[in-house]
Amino acid sequence: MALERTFIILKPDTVQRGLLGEVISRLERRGLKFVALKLMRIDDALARRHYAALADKPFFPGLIEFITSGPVLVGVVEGPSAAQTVRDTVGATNPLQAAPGTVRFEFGVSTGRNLIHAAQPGEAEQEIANFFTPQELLNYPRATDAWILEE
Ligand code: DAT
Ligand code: MG
Repeated sequence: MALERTFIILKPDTVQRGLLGEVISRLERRGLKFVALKLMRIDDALARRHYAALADKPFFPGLIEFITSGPVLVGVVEGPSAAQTVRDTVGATNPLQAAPGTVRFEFGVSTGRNLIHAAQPGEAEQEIANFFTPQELLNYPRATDAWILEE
């Protein structure tokens, strides 16, 4: 079983709306394992670094203003094909186009208030390194692992 780690941000709208538990629950129930979690305020420099690939987009200034506007919960989750699995659980960027049952469909209506960031496959490692030291990533067994993960 090839396990992978991916990076998430529960954005300021999720914190302000009291939806942290709802969103975390969905990832937990999927069987994903949390290996790091940190409540923090992202500063302007870190926000620009995280979203550097979008610097030319017209919505970039608003995106930076939003992601730095209040506390966020950043995390690392582990599981089979974790990056794609989490993005599938999160849904399409525009909540109006997200599949029913996804986080963005269930809780959102606006692209600029879409509750959660999830790294794309291939980008997780760099994003994790932007936010966490190696020591903050925990390795531990869960008693339920054998009931969730096939050998
Ligand atoms: P995703 O978060 O689904 O990976 P992305 O990487 O293309 O989407 O964009 C990052 C964030 O930028 C996205 O979650 C919300 C914001 N964003 C993207 N496209 C936008 C648009 N057309 N208008 C406003 N905000 C947008
Ligand atoms: Mg993205």
